[in-house]
Amino acid sequence: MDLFYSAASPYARKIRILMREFGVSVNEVLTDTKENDPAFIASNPLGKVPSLVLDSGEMLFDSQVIASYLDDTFNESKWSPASLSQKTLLAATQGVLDEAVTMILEKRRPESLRFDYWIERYRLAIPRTVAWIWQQHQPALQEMSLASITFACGLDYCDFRHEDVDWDRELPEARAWLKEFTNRPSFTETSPH
Ligand SMILES: N[C@@H](CCC(=O)N[C@@H](CS)C(=O)NCC(=O)O)C(=O)O
Repeated sequence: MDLFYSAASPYARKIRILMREFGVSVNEVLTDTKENDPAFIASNPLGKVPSLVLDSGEMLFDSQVIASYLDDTFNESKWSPASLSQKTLLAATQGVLDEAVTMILEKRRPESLRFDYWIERYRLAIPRTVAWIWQQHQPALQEMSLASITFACGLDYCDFRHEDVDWDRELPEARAWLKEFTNRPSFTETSPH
């Protein structure tokens, strides 16, 4: 299998963590999405990482599809959401990634094209969502799951990219959880850089 990834992408990191946790051997292809390498574009016409090419030649994207394929195939679907509440939790954790990545794109625009309105909106929405996740689902986050892994990747990504997003200001317990939860090789080997 070939996994196209970039070193900073929290979406790709989720998949690299799952590969390590499930002991799946994969050829990780470091990709600069801007270069539009033909093999990469053939794996995902959207030009986004992660994308996975199976040994059969089948192509899988995006990260949610790949994560659920890996969990179904190598982990008896144990980490996938079953109830509506678990599905909503996973959507909220994925939403934190989406907002944090969109926010960095907005911050990187030339100043004359940058909308502070959107940056401010994400800067508020991320800690609000983190607090909601923590308050509503803290017990579930103690276990490994697609949601808890996605949540940890989102928080680490916020620390990596957004020093102005103080998601832990009123949640020191969540900060302590992140430190403990990510203290394993699958996380330390895939830290964003
Ligand atoms: N919904 C997608 C989002 C993937 C995504 O946005 N990846 C970013 C990197 S963090 C990317 O490849 N961006 C390059 C581009 O859009 O050109 C997923 O869950 O995999």
